[in-house]
Amino acid sequence: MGGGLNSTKKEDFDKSLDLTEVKPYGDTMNDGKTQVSFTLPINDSEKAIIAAQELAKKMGIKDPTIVYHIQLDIGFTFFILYGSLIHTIDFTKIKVESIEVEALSIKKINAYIKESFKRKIVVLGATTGTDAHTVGIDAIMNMKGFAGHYGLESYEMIEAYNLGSQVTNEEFVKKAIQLKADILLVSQTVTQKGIHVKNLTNLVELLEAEGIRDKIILICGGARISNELAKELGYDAGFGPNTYANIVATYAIKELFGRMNR
Ligand code: B12
Repeated sequence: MGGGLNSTKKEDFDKSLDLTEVKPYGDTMNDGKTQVSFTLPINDSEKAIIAAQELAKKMGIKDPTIVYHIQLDIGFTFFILYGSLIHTIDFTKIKVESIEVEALSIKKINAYIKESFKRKIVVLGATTGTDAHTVGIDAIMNMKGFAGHYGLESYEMIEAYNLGSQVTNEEFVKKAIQLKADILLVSQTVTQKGIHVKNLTNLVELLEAEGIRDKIILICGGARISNELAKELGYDAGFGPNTYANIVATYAIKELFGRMNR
């Protein structure tokens, strides 16, 4: 017997998840189904299609099928391919340096500040360098906040200043000194060609040159920012997607208090 339309293979019903060998999931466990897209600097042609498929195979994508291709301009073709990834990842070996924060409510944060500092805490935030993305820093700082979590401007015991986007590091440092900021919040979204790394590092250097780096809590955030990267660059902490104001505030005030008492 065997064969025919109704024949099924074991992998059609695979439900086994091995966390030491995790693969992308499409229809069934371990099928490795993956979609990739890229642009090649060549005109659209039969030869270009083969080139794209060969490239996908080199990436470890088995049986790549081109589902879409279009010439964007003379000498440039965009491809979308679909296939099965041969590679796996050992999920159990991944270590992430994330921040464990048991986020307090706004009420508790205000009470903590009142009791621990007996004054308002000054928070200065901006999207720095050439970066024009404001939504991230607004999500943390603006009164209305993000996804139902009010921003720092609504906290009674926080004096929040949001300078907006494209703020130079020099301007930012100047304002930090003028306002005697306790906490600096920097948002960086554009990461192309490592621009965020250069810009974030430059800010640390300026703060050190002014002799205020150790006096403030320095935090950065953005979709591609991790706590690990932030620490590597000389920041106290870094926050990525789905961060809310109370998470950042809880971390910052506790760190500030800890530093005062160290
Ligand atoms: C809106 C948008 C724009 C708008 C921005 C308008 C504005 N006023 O902000 C405009 C049209 C101006 C724009 C321009 C550009 N954009 Co744009 N943009 C986006 C888009 C669609 C959404 C970003 C966003 O608002 N997210 C929502 C917020 C809430 O999320 P978030 O920023 O991650 O913030 C959260 C966390 O990261 C964290 N967080 C963020 N900041 C901070 C800071 C601190 C201190 C803390 C604690 C936490 C924190 O908390 C937030 C809430 O949880 C993204 C694509 C996408 N869907 O993500 C592209 C995207 C970010 N843009 C991109 C690009 C390339 C550009 C341009 C370079 C395009 C161009 N060639 O001109 C320009 C850059 C201009 C410049 N000089 O910066 C790329 C970035 C790729 C990269 N990795 O570098 C993206 C990813 C699109 C893409 N897939 O290519 N963009």
